[in-house]
Amino acid sequence: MSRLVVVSNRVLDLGKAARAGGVAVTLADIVRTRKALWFGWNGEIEPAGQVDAVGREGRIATAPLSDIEYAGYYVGYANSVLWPVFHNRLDLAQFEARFFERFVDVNRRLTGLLQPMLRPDDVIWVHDYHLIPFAAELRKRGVGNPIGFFLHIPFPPWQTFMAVPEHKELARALAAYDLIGLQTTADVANLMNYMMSALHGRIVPDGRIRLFDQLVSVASFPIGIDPTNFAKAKRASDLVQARSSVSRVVGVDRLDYTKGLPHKFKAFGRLLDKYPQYQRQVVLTQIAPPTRETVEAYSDIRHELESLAGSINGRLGELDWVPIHYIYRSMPRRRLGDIYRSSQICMVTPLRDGMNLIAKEYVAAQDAADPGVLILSQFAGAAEEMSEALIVNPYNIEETAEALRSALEMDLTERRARHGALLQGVYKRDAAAWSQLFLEHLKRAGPYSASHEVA
Ligand code: ADQ
Repeated sequence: MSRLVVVSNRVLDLGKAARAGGVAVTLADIVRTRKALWFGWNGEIEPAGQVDAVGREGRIATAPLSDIEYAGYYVGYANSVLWPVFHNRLDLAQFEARFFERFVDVNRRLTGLLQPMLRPDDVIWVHDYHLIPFAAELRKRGVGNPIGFFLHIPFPPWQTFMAVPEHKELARALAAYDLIGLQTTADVANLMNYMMSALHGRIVPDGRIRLFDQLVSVASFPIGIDPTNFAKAKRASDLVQARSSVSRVVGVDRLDYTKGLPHKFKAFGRLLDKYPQYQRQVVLTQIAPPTRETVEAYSDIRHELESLAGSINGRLGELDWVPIHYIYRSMPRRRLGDIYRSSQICMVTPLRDGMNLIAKEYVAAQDAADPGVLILSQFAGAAEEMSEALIVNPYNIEETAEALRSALEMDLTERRARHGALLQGVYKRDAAAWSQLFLEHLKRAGPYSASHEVA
């Protein structure tokens, strides 16, 4: 069996990754369970000139970034250009030429560090927007192995993407992969539209797309979780409300402008205003660990939320009832499972999201005999598969408040029916099935020599 080389921006040690959640757990599980090497940034920032040593420990190979690289590649191009644009927030993008240069330089430097460790029969799987140029840089070094790419965030509508000054360079870089995996069929349509409308790409008879004289496969592979990690969740005794009639609505989101947190708070406030019978009967617990605090657009959102929560709590709260609990911390994953299990409703209402694993984790953590209700944004990738959730438009505060009301009123039979269908999907399309499907497709899409040497 050939070795799998997983490349991602951030590499954690296998023990820590299991606690971190999200992509890190999924990649760590892949690396742990097969012949594999995991390569990427170790999270450290060193002065320039001291970053070219690869740290190797078993299946993990990592390198630090320099402070200049961190500013231009990570904070700059990845998180102040690609992240906002791919989430339809052109207004927040900071286009600066030196960011892109740094972005390509870091990808080039990292391929130089990886290349000596590569074997001829390795299969290479690159993850996420930070590393779009990775395959093109490997090809320049003569690497002919099959290389796949998976984008964890959404791909934007083609005219939005064309606003990126370097969109053609990015497209050229994407065309160097044998397979591009996206979360949803809507993302596939966006990327294909861009390739065909903006770049005159053509679909060839076997379904691949010919672009810049390369042949590339594009398909959707919706990511899953390992539901067994949440199946043992318990109703936590410290989370049971003093009055058993009080219901908990939970939200778990990184503190990010894509997550629709102000909209969520407003919808919850609207429910309490419109239906005063729910006052003192329901609380919203929002867990929102701050991230990327060095990026400018992230500093305002915390103040906005604090002031919104403060005004709702001040206006409606009572001595023995605070409507919105707001926690800025990370939680151990087992504790997160218990919080899901102790919550009658989960609101996953991002304005845009690649997939959103919280939706799947919440479903996996429920008691099938008395399950909670998932309220899910139509703009989360998860909505394409999880149609039995209550699907809402998060911009529509009134509609979301009504969905909250429906969730609070939903009878046990309907809750069980919806949850049963959702849980089946979460098990069927779990993380292991996702990676297997992608890698099988990559095997068919490669090898590089056959697909890329077209005149
Ligand atoms: P991610 O941020 O990696 O995003 P996401 O789907 O948002 O993944 O899930 C977040 C993960 O972090 C969950 O596994 C959750 O348990 C964990 N987490 C969140 N808050 C936490 C807290 N306070 N304490 C502990 N753990 C917490 C990218 C994309 C997503 C896509 C994933 C996977 O932005 O759209 O779903 O990749 O492809």
